[in-house]
Amino acid sequence: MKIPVQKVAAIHDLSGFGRASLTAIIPILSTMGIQVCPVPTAVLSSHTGDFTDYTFVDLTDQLEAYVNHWKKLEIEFDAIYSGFLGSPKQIAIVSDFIDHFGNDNNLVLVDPVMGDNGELYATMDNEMVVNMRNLVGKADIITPNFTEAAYLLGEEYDESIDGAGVKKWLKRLSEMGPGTVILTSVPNPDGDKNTSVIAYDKRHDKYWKVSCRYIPAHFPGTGDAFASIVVGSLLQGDSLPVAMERSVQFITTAIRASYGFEYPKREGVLLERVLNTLNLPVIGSSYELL
Ligand code: PXL
Repeated sequence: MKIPVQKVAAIHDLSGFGRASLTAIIPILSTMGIQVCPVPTAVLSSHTGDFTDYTFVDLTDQLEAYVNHWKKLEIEFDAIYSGFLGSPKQIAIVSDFIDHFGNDNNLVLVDPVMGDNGELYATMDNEMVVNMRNLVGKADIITPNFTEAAYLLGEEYDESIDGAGVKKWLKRLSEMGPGTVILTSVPNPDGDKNTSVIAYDKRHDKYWKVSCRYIPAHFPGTGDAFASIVVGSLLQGDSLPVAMERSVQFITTAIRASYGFEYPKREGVLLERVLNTLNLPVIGSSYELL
């Protein structure tokens, strides 16, 4: 009998404090009934956003032997999911991992984590952007935020972009390779602070939109939570717009559960308070076909 638990290879760093990367991804996917098999790219004492003096151990040189063991074991993954990467060499390792373990029956999601609010993160540079452009070409699904999309396309970060402009960006990103592009933090052309998640499904030539109510708080790690839930939902058999809706609803619930407490935002959302909502049915669905 086929084992009823699916496996995801999760290629991310382990940041000990702050609920980003693997410390968000593992609890979320485990709660969704999916086994996470981490490929730890680095170990940090905390994520890098808003913390100083964190420790950082780069595991790049360990990864070849680590992955070779998995190749010998002939593990079959239902999904491969990569996020924050520290160097062009790590991007090459992920690319090789996809070449070896990717196939027509599994899902490859690349979250091209590079920046936010119009700027690259401190550890990113143009060489990383160029390499990331190649990596997204190997994915079935990518989940850039609006900033990362601008860098991937070599476009200005222009918050006044209109709906037709966003559709063009999505189509151009899909022409780089992925069949599905999910763009997060899309600015609202009406100028209010609400944002949207808008996706393009190349095979069916369809655009889907889920709107997010504005909450005046930025918590690190929510991008990792978002992409994890997309992976989990699609593996559970949800359609693309339902997967987007579940992710947006969870992030909104998690921020609302956290925002009323006084603690540093850099510690991330209080995931542990809301993980069990991942097992509730999606109600009040509000996605739109554009
Ligand atoms: O959440 C993305 C992420 C992952 N890993 C590290 C980070 C960040 C974002 O800042 O610093 C180490």
